[in-house]
Amino acid sequence: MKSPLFYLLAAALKSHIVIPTVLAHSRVYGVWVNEVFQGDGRDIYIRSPPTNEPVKDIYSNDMTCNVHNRAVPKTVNVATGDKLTFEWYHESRKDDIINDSHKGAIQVYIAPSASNGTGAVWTKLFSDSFDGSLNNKWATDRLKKAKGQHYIIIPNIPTGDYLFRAEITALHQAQVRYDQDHDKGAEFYIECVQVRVQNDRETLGSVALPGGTSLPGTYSYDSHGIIWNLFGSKEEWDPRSYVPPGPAVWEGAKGGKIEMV
Ligand SMILES: [Cu+2]
Repeated sequence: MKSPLFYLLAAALKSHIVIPTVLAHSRVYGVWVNEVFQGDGRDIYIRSPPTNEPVKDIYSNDMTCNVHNRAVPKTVNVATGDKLTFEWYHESRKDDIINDSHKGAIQVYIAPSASNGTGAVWTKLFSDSFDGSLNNKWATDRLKKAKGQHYIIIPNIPTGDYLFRAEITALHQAQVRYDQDHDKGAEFYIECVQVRVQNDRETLGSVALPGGTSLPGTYSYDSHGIIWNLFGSKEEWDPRSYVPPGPAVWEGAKGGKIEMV
């Protein structure tokens, strides 16, 4: 006969397994080009992970383009100056996007597709984290108010195939390093979109991407923005001083926004 303790442990174990996976996470459903939706991009033009689980090991190759970094059949066509909008969702399109608890940064990087994202090939195009002047201060809160959407403007770069990598850093467990406690640590939501950039102004002189960032490689537990205490009261955890991980945005970037509606 099984003891009451057995059932108690079994229930505890079960709830431990179930609870963390259902509540929280996020993925990209598709992209828009100049306000035109390009269709469900999952496994079509996005190297989609099979679930909305985060990447937490910042030294793993999953930091490049999540767990399925391999070519998918299609590519989104854009031109220099176009507006490229990413659309995130939680469990189904246009839902609550991401759990309230998941506060943190949204950043976009680019690399030539030929690199497959390997090496110091990434350039940062966009970064938004905390803005104390807004009602929805964290980038993720504003993403929820923006129907899961944030955009960038395609910079003046050479014609070619690129990976556009959107990254959410959720900080609700980031006060503890993942390598010290696998139940904790910052959560990274990473989605790579295959994009072909046509530069009609190439004759005016396009600008090569500087690269310089490795994913994985550049982020470590010593870098800013990976260890963070959302609930800390000390001055060192004042969110206005939060700086997300990675380098500054490239000066050749043409901007972007999380546009609340
Ligand atoms: Cu989560």
